[in-house]
Amino acid sequence: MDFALAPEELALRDAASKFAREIIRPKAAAFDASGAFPEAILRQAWELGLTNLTIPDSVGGNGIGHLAQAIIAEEISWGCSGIGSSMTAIDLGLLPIVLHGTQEQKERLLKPFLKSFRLACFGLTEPGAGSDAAGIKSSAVREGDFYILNGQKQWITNGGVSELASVFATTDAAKGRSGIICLAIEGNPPGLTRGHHEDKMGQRASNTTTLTFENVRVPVANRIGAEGEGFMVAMNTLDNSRPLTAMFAVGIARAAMEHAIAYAKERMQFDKPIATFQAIQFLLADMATDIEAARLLCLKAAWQLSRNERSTQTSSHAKRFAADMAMRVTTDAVQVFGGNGYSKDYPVEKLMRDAKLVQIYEGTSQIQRLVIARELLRP
Ligand code: COS
Repeated sequence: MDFALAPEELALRDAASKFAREIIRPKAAAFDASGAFPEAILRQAWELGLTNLTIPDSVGGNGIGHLAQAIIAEEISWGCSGIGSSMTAIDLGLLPIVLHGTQEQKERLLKPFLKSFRLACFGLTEPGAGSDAAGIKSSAVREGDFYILNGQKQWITNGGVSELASVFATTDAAKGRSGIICLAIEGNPPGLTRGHHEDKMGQRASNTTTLTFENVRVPVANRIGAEGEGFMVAMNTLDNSRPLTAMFAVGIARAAMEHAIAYAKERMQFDKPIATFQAIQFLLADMATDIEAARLLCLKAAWQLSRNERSTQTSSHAKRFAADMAMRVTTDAVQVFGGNGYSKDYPVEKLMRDAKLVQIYEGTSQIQRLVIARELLRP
């Protein structure tokens, strides 16, 4: 085994790290406070080639491998995971096409993202179907060369700002999972309404809305995968994106640990820096070990994906472990800061709020355990 990164991976990591340090970090607190959408930063990231990471080189993408995608995700979310989520939600929206689109669909739907700055989103969750993805009620009724789409999607990252949405709906609710299809919705077709921006606890820079569809006409040419394959398209997409989301947790936790170390070295109590006390040292040591373990799990999942292996179990290991780790590490970082940690004048309370979302979106930690258990118990 070789843990060393290749020269091109190191170069991408350094570019992402510089962008996070110089462009994202200085503005992270302001976007957290206002909940405004960081469009100018996202445009800059696009110009530097730090978005659309999953678009393959066969349609003109950068051909950035899974390992490099994961490494970039850690650096960006170290700067601000809300801004990172806005960037990766583009890939989440495009992945169904990347993984299951025809060559014609890839050329037509992905190339515009390389030509100009655009945002995409992934529409699976509904008010009545979160963890139970197969329970979606949005309906797609075929009429000639179109599907007529009705229903509502909820908690959609980039929902208010996307120019392409991968939306899941059922052609026949009685068929359960095998009735689900995936449709690419371009632009703002008549009948699409975007809800208000959710006032979230954390990752406040990411735009989160509902999408409501009332008799929206979607060309059959925009169906991604065959009829009945939509559920598999969604699950495969999540297998690919969960390691990246898990890396957000690593970036958040690393930022929290760095703040905790710096504070522990300068904060004096009992006439000594608190870093000299074992109570603090043990908290910091556990943070470092857990961050390293989470990163390795994420990289293992990315490595598996790069070999075109099904990564369902490893992706869920990475997502579950990294999300829960980040919640623990950020909570402990607040503890190291004591009363100051509870104040918005210091950076760690934001990280604790940001970490919480990673335990919830793209499948809760409980759903990841379910997926892992099913893989373990598979006959
Ligand atoms: N890749 C390919 N196929 C998959 C798959 C995967 N990762 N996961 C499941 N499938 C297939 C299964 O093999 C099974 O096929 P067969 O019926 O031929 O055996 C089928 O899909 C159904 O799988 P399963 O029985 O696991 O489906 P359930 O509806 O019981 O549960 C869970 C699926 C709970 C795992 C799914 O609903 C899930 O991931 N929920 C969380 C959704 C989520 O992450 N939401 C966040 C939205 S993005 S912010």
